[in-house]
Amino acid sequence: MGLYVTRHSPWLFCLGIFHLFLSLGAAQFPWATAIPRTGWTVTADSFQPGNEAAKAIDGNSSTFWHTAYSPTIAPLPHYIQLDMKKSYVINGVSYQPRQDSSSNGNIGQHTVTLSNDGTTWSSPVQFGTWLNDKVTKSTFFSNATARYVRITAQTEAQGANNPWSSIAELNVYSPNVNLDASSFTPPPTSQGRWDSTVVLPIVAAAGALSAQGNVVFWSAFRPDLFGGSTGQTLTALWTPSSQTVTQRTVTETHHDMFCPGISLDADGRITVTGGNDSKNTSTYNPANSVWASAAEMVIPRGYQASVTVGDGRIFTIGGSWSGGQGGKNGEIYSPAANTWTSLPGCAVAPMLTADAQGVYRADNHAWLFAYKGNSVFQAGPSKKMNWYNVSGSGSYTSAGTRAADGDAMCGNAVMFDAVSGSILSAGGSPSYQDSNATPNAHLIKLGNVGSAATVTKLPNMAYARAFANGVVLPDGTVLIVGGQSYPIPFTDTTPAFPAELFDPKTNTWRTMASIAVPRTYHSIALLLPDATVVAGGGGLCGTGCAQNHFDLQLFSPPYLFNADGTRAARPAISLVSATQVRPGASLTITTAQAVTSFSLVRYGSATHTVNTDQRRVPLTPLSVVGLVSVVTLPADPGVLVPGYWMLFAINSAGVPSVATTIKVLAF
Ligand SMILES: *[C@@H]1O[C@H](CO)[C@@H](O)[C@H](O)[C@H]1NC(C)=O
Ligand SMILES: *[C@@H]1O[C@H](CO)[C@@H](O)[C@H](O)[C@H]1NC(C)=O
Ligand SMILES: *[C@@H]1O[C@H](CO)[C@@H](O)[C@H](O)[C@H]1NC(C)=O
Ligand SMILES: *[C@@H]1O[C@H](CO)[C@@H](O)[C@H](O)[C@H]1NC(C)=O
Ligand SMILES: CC(=O)N[C@H]1CO[C@H](CO)[C@@H](O)[C@@H]1O
Ligand SMILES: [Cu+2]
Repeated sequence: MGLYVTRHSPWLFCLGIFHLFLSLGAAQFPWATAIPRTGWTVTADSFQPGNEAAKAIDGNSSTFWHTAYSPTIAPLPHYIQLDMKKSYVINGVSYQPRQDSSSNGNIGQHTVTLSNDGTTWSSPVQFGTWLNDKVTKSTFFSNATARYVRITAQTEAQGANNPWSSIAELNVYSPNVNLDASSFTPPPTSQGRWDSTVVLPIVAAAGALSAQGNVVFWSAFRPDLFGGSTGQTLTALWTPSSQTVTQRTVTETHHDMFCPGISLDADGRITVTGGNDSKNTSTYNPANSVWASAAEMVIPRGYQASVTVGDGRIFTIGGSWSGGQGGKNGEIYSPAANTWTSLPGCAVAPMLTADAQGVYRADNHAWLFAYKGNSVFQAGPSKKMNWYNVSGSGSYTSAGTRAADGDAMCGNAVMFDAVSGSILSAGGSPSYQDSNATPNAHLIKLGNVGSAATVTKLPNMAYARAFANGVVLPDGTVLIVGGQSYPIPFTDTTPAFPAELFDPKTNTWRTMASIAVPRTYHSIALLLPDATVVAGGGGLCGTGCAQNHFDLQLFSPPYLFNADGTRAARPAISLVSATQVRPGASLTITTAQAVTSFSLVRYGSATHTVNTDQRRVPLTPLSVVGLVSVVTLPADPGVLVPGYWMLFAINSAGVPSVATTIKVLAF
């Protein structure tokens, strides 16, 4: 538990009798305290006599608010609204479902909106779907001021489709109840802004963009826990356009996809390998939303990394977390033939770290990058870097070391410019856990395939981090979010709340706004087509575990704001000459406003700090005539890897458009 006092602390229990009475159903967190509810009033759109709205704040978990069901049934949506009688700085809510044997009225899809006057309401600070169980759901969002808090229930939680809603206890969190709300100012938008929190009915330990505009997340055989595989995986599908989250248990592939390798193939199929069920391969086809089994790997693996190479095949290496320890040399999957082929010459030995826990950890989470001529570059986490040649039975060549950087397990590596072969590495720790993370950053520049890379030491990050996530943005900057300075799985100790943004034009870091909760082990982050980032997850440590984070938060980078803090006007792409292209093709892009550059960012996937799918290809227009630009795409499929990409247009102020999806076809 370290630095932090959690709900499990006996110290808190002794001290907190009085507090407990006032805020029953709420846990205390290092970053938030439940506001005492004395004097509050509460209203709702509907109630069943005996189950009045006041029962949701009476400090008695046995009583609950329930919407009317007799003699008439009040239809959804429902709302319940708290009046705290004065404005506070708040940063979260907690919802305790009814504690009796029924689950009638447990809330699924919902929003939380805020008001200081009871008339003007914010856009949702929180939306999404709560899990259908009895555990108190504490959700945090960016600091905001509010006197009134409204929860609007749109559906009953999964497993039921009834028109009612119920709540045993509601609490509102503040970072500090004594703060004067009238003098609250949010961080300047030059640090970006953490917007809404997206609630999921699972802990998102993995996720990937789907070519249908949705984001697919998954946990393990349970929404909140790993390690008891029943050959199934809990997933959630988030549709950003409608702010809806739906839940689905995938049983059809007999695969607990916890702690897997992930790669998006040339058709955008989310290809998930190993993990708890360590031999299996499952694919999610965005075209028809079908999860299907594919061939089993030759070598069982968990915590391996995989990467789609230029010819559309998927290479994997490492993974001693499951399926036995050691000997996890490479193999490659052909989606067309549905076969895995051993690559004994792609030896795992040269990429092992010197982890205190031995090979169990030493071959985990390789930093793999597809590159020219169907090659694979391994940039870490071992201090040694290597080229893997996936032809024939495979081979490897040393690519040197990352300057003075040591082993950087659970650090991040992001190819922010695939054309110049430029990779940013950041953070990581010598051993997987119980080891000091570093703030180290390096620029790794790839030259000819097979020769040593050029490594330049960059300024350190402001925070040492392992278990963070790195996301390349359309303008080539790289966001690093989350992590902890002393990594210990399933803890939220020593968190880095502020994100950091690396600018390759100046080789400098800027500290960004703070995310609302720690995002440590099992957290993820992804760039979305609207040029925002979603970051979240963390945990999977069982019922009621305080480190389970059933949510994500949306980040708007600084490029989405004007200097005065208002939202920047965004350029728009009106027409692209083709949405399916081969490497080397030209594209004619028509925009609605003047723009100066373009970029392609490949769809991402994320788990355990690994995102081998994302990469950015900057595109400088060959010609610009009015609003019509012509760009030529890189010709090498090892640079412009087949699959789905986001095409962004960027104006002279650096503001990106919403992306148009382009499919790069395999040769
Ligand atoms: C809580 O509510 C239940 C059900 O109405 C009641 O039996 C119990 O006495 C209440 N507990 C307290 C501490 O008021
Ligand atoms: C996947 O793993 C399960 C064990 O959970 C096994 O029963 C099944 O046969 C495996 N392979 C396929 C192709 O489903
Ligand atoms: C990769 O290996 C093949 C033999 O399997 C060889 O022909 C090719 O030249 C190698 N590529 C590089 C870049 O060394
Ligand atoms: C919220 O406000 C508190 C109190 O000012 C501050 O310590 C904390 O860093 C803020 N949290 C975020 C996520 O900005
Ligand atoms: C590595 C790991 O967590 N393996 C677990 C997968 O699930 C089975 C149950 O089927 C557990 O026994 C393993 O420990
Ligand atoms: Cu894991």
